[in-house]
Amino acid sequence: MSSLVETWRWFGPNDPVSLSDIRQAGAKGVVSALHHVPHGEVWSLEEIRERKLIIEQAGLKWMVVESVPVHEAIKTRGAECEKYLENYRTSLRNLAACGLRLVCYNFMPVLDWTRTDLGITLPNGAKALYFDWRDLAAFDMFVLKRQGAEQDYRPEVLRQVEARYANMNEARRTELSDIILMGVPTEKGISLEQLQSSIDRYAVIGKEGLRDNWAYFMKAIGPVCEEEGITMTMHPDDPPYAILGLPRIVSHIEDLEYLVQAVPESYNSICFCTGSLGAGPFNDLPAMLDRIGERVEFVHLRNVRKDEMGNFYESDHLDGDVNMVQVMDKLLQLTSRRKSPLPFRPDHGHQMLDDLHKTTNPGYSAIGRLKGLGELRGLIAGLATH
Ligand code: DNO
Repeated sequence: MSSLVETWRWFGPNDPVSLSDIRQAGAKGVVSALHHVPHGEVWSLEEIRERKLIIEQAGLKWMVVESVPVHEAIKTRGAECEKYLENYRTSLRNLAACGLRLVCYNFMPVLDWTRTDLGITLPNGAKALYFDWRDLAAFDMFVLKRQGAEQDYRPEVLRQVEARYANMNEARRTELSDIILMGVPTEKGISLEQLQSSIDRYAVIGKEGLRDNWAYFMKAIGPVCEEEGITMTMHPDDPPYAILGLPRIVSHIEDLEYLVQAVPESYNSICFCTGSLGAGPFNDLPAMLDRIGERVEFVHLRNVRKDEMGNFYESDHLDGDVNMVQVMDKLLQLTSRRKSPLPFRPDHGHQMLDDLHKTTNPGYSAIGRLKGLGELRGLIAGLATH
C-alpha cells in the first residue's frame, strides 16, 4: 500500500515563492526544472546538482522534473531532430545520475498551455486564469489572420467575435497576443511570425504525423529510460482541443489509450492533469482513471468551471466541473495497489489576499495554491478514514 505525496512546483531561484514558503505549505517534494536552459540544450550535471542541492538544503526533496521540454525539431521531426534527441538522452542520463527519475513533458505543438486572460476577478475578489473562445477567435481571425480560421469556431462564437474585437482597446489587443504567445511564464514566448510558420508546418504533419513523431521520440529515448529507470510522464493538452489549427494528441480518453498502447513499456506514463482534461466537456475524469489509471505516475489537481460556450475559468479546487471527490477516491484506490508513492501537486491557485499586490507567475502564487492544497489534503484525510 502506498500513498499520495504532496509536491509543489518551484520555478527556481527567481521564483517569488521561496523554498521556505514551500516548506511552510507542508509539501514534501518539489517539482522543478532548469527553466533558464534554452529548450533543447543539454542539462549539465553541474547545473542539475546545484539545483538539487539548493532544494535539499531547504529540507525538501526534488521529486519530479517538470518539464524537460521537447524541442520543436523533435515534435516536427525536423532537420535537427537527431541532434536534439541525443541532447535529450544526455539530459536524462544526467538527471538519473543525480537520482532524478520522474520526468514530466508535453507534446503540444509550439505553445504550452493557452489562456486568454491571466486575471479575471471572481465575485469574491480573487483572480483566476480564464479561457474565452471569442477572444481566441478574435486573435486568430484579426491578429494572426489565419486562413480558414472561421471554420474552426462554432456559430455562437463567430456571431460575437467581431464586436468583441472592436470593443478591445489597443492595450487589450497587445495583452491578448502576449498571453497567447507566452508559453511557460519563466521562459521566452514566441513571435507571431514563428507561430504562423509553425501552424503551416503542423498543417502538413496533422494529428497522425504528430502521433508518429511522438512515438519516434519515445522509442528514441526508450533504451535510456529503461537503462536508467526513468519514467516519462506526459502532460495533457491544455486546453484539450485543437487551437489555432494546431493538432493535439493528448486531449481525451481515446488519445490516452492510444498513447499507452502504442508504447506499452512502463517508462511511458501519464501526468493526469485534472484542470487540463477537465476543460473538455467530453472528458469524464473519474471514468478516465478507471481506464488508464494504472499508467498514471504524476497528478496535477485543480478545477475548472465551464459555461455553455465552453469558455472556462480556473475554479476552486473542490468546486468546479471536475468531481474532485470522485477523482481523489479513485486516486486513493490506485495508490493502495501501487508499490511506489504517487506524487501530486495542487497545480494552479487563485491570486488572492496579499498575493494580489505581488507579481507572481500566473497560476502559481503561494496563497491560492496553499488554499487548494489544504482543501485537497482535507479531502484525502477524509476519504482515507471513511
Ligand atoms: C501549466 C503547467 C504546464 C506543464 C507543462 C508540462 O501550468 O501545468 O506548463 O508544466 O505542460 O510539460
